[in-house]
Amino acid sequence: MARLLDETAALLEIDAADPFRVRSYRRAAEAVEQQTTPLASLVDDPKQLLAIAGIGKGMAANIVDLERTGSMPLRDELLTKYRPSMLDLLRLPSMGPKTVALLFSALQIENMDQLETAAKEGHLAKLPRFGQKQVDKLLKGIEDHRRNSGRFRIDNAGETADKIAAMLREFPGIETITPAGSLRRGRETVGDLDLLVTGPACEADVVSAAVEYVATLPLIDVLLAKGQNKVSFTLRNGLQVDVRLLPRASYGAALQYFTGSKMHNVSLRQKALKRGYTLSEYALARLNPEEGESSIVAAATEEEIYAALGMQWIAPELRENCGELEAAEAATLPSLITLDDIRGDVHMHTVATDGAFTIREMADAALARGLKYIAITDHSKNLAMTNGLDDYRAQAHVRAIQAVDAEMEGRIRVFAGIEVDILQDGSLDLEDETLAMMDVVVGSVHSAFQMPSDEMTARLLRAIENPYLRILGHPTGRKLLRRDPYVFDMDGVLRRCAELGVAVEHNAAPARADLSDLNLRKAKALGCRISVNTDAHSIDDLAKMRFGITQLRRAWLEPKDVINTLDVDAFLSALRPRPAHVGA
Ligand code: DGT
Ligand code: CA
Ligand code: CA
Ligand code: ZN
Repeated sequence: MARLLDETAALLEIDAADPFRVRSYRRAAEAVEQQTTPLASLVDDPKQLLAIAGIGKGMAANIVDLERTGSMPLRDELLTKYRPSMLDLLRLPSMGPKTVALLFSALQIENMDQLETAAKEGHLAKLPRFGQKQVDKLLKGIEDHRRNSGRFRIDNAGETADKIAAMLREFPGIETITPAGSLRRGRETVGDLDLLVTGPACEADVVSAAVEYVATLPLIDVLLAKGQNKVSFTLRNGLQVDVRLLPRASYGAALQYFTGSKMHNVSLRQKALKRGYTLSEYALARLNPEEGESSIVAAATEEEIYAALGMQWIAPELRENCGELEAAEAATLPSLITLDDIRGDVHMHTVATDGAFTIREMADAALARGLKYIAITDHSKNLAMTNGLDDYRAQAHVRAIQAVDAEMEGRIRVFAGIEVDILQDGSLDLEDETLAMMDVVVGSVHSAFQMPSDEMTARLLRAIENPYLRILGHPTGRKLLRRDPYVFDMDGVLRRCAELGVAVEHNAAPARADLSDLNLRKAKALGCRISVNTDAHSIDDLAKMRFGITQLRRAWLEPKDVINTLDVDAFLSALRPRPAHVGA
């Protein structure tokens, strides 16, 4: 909430609003951040909200809106004029809100990539106060920003963690290396890597040799700090890594602490205090031990620590202080979905469009992964750069898919499908007659991302009214760290999907992760059916399902919430029923 208030302040600034008004949002953000009582419990009682210094009547109303809807009218209004990615530009040196506003109005620049392109192509020279020197400085600023303050996609961070772990394992006496922090919680991006290391070499008396070893790893770019049992460094791509070496005896406490999130830990520590315990990265201990009694209650494993606090063990993906502690106390945590629950993957591409493998190769690879069914969903003609299928080719493709399905002799079902473009007016890119031949019609937006929110909403609503559309593909079109989601009424569209029985896709490709964890939770609350698909363009991409599962878990989803956990027949009947009179 603090971030949203801060974001609103920055947007107001770009909008050249009254500085006092900007400041009031900044102050409210600070006040909100410092609260120790959950705001959810305050919004029902306006008096309590108003009692917070820095929050007046108007701001209290904003906070109630933020709590209830996840946004507020002013922010929504500003976001129809500007884009959240423009806020990143403010972090560049010598870039103020006026310049950001100018870049947008004069050159429609709304993110770092566009700014970089415009600078390199000489477009900035037309603007006042942009000499070559300023442009060069700006380009360097962009480069530095990327290196220093960027977040990293979870798949890239995970690969890096694996690489470092392999090197650490070379050292005799290092046994286990566990990623903690946001990587362990499965956030779609991570700020830095936190690696916990244990083994005999990490026992207090012999730890120094291990620290020296870590500090000389060949992939280190800059060594930031070398402490008694901690080494921090950056890699060449700018990713920071914190390695902590710990004795086995306190491994659980350290793992719990460094997994976070910070807010989860803050709440957990309060609960510990209420029970007369202290919780630190070393142990859960009794506050005032009686004489002769050891004060440590639990330290070696996370399970013991949560159990001693009267809780079920909490999966790391849930540790965001979003109700998981209360659920763990009541023993009502969800039975989260796992990769093993997945039976099918119903969005993937082949050489017919922009995929790299044939239908048969995709089917064999999916079978080898243990899947019971897949759908081949190549692009439609509007996406010309992928050699998208027109009606004639799409119909021939259906027959080719059916032939492979027959070849597979029931070992795996191969459904005929299409990823049909949702055109600008909300119509679909292929004739109903063609769509009627498909088992799985995924409808996706691949063009004109910039339309105003109400037009995009109308476009999506019209698309899902088409009775052949069964799954709404990557519903926000974002590309993580590269392209903002398009703006539309998410609640309205999800609600209509639920009414019509249109499934919404969580795209497991970590470059998309679209729906996000928050939107997934919302989709479930609104009664949507959810489908998680890899959108594979190669056989290796099929392995990306696990990233999708991680986000579903962060959204508290269980197997029953996700239609491709179902067996073939149940899956087909969970999809929106097809129109009765299909052209045979
Ligand atoms: P990131 O790196 O921005 O993606 O997010 P995290 O969650 O990995 O954050 P990081 O690396 O700053 O810290 C790792 C964990 O350490 C964090 O999740 C919880 C714990 N931690 C860090 N600072 C504090 C703190 O001030 N208080 C408490 N209770 N825990 C903290
Ligand atoms: Ca971290
Ligand atoms: Ca860290
Ligand atoms: Zn697509």
